[in-house]
Amino acid sequence: MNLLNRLSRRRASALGLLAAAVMVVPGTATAAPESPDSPEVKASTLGAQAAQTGRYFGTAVAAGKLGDGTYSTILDREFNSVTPENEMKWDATERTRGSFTFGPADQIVNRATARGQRVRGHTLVWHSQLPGWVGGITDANTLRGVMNNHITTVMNHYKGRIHSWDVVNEAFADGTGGQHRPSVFQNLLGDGFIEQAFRTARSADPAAKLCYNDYNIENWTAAKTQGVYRMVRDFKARGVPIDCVGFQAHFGTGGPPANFQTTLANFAALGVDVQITELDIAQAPTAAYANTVRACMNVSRCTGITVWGIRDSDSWRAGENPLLFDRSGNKKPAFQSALTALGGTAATRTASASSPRTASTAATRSASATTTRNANDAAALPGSYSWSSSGVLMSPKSDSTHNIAGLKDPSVVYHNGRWHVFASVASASGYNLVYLNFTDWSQASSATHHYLDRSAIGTGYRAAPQVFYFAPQRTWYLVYQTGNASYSTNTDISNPNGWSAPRHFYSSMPDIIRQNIGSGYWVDMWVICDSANCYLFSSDDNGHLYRSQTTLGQFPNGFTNTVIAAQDPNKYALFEASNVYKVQDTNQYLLLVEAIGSDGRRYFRSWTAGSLAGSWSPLAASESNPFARANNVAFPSGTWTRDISHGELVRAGNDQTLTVNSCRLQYLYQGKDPNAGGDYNSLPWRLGLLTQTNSAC
Ligand code: 9MR
Repeated sequence: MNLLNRLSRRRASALGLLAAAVMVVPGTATAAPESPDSPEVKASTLGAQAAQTGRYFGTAVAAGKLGDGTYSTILDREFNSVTPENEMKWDATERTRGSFTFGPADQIVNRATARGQRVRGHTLVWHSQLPGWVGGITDANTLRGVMNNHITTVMNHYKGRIHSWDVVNEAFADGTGGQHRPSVFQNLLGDGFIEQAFRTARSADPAAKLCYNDYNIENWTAAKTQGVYRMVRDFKARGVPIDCVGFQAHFGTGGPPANFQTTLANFAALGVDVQITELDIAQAPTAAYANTVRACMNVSRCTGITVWGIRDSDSWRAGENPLLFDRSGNKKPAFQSALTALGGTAATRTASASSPRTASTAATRSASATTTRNANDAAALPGSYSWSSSGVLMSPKSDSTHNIAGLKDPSVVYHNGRWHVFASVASASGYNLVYLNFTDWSQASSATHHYLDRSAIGTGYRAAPQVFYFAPQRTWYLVYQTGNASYSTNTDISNPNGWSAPRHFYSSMPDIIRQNIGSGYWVDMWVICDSANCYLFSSDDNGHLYRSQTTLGQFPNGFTNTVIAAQDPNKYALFEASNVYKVQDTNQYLLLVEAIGSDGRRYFRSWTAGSLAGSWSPLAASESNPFARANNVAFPSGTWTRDISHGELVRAGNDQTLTVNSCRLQYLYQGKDPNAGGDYNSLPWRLGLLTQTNSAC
């Protein structure tokens, strides 16, 4: 968005627009030939393939999601083991002393058992998700009795139905000591509490495998790993009952440490089974998943793998997209690499698993996974679009200190079961930002508007927000314009008071912008990162799209090398509000730029490129074949706008990669009463949602 009255400009003729050849150098990614050593996968689902070597492939399950058809379909198709994600924890099963609740856990166990899926029990003794009354115990004998009773009662309830129990979870401290962490159990009962728990568990259900489960014990040389190893060796030497060790495997983008297989093999050599119990990997790189699966496959006592959730949106790390299925339930490239690694030999699988080109949504959707296709064939964007628009979903909500005319420039992410929307609020007196969240679009109009001028973001000119989760720093960023390109950070997106004061990406306007901006405005900053670099795009209302660059490691600092990424001699054809996205499961990036059409109305044009620093080729980029314009949008609930203006695509995740799924796109946008006029800053902008109606999937 820009700031000043542009009525005269919006009337300006955009003749020649269609003919304007915008900065195009052919640059779309080309198809790679199929790899001659494409693996032959024997089964097309994870559970079936794992079963071929006597292993299970499981997932964490939440009772509350079992009614979700997409979720349960994937669950039953792909997995032959389940772990209740939270329902068997102490705070769920014995919230008050001696009173046990099994409803939600029973739901999972009964459902799984009826379908022939095995169940892992998680978890009996853990310092976390422990009800306050246990933590409040101060007497060792009382605590010992309470712990034994808890183990016995829960295990008895599920006797014969659980293949492995996490008897004790996360009892070791991080860091260099290799010691137990402090907890009420450790503090009152001493080191012996773990042994006590295992002995009690064996008596309760002698048929269940008894596991010790922990995170950050995958690296053989880590002190924590060594501490757990010494304990297991000691237990085996003294006959303390222990059958298995669970490696949670919550990995960063790099995946498992190089010596993970060594760790698994060394524990197995003590005479215990090993299991990967809570696998998730930031950004789900194909090679990292393949390496993890392969480490298990190469150790005969590695009896199974459990991923910690089904779709990215189900994950406790949803902002990092760490799972095998995207938010819509589509298989991600990592699915194919995991499936391949489950069924193959190391050499050929390594090459193919690490190449995103060999894993395609279309190929993995098909019943037979023996074919591989180029990623661009799989999920590439169509060359033309049609949409259906909602009515007005969000309108300004003025209060005693905010008299708002327009709600504009929305940015949206889905996180923790809620939509989080940031937008500009405009009035004759200027611009600032607002935040709202809601569970469902139908609730959007009733959401509370939190004015961000009350946070450290402060009053004054702030507009055109863009929100994303910067996974490497585990921090939310809000990018916006202040005259400079600015940002604030927050560790909790749902806390409107948590945003930091504005900081600038640049010390001042880069020279190249100063030289080209003419009488335009520097607006609409947009950040997107690939696995190595971050890029900052901005517009000048004068026919230029700029791009600066820094490394992922340096972000948010170091933006330099500002160049013109796209330009058009007709400034209205390449005006403002640019968005750039990664198209999931492809090598494509998508650029949208808002234009002002020959009718004076706002609309979007689109381009694609094979890399963020590449050149952009037109996709749907004309008035007659637009990305989104009144002429390709249906308004079943009434034509409330003729402008399809500044907004954002609904993304597949939350993170800095700004990944979108090409299936059934949705675009949150600003529109306004076609008859409204007058002062630009006082126009009655409202927010609505477009849903693609010509999607091939
Ligand atoms: O995924 C679980 C999440 O829903 C809970 O809020 C969280 C509470 O601590 O526990 C998560 O699961 C944890 C597991 O039980 C033990 N290892 C770490 C997992 C991720 O935090």
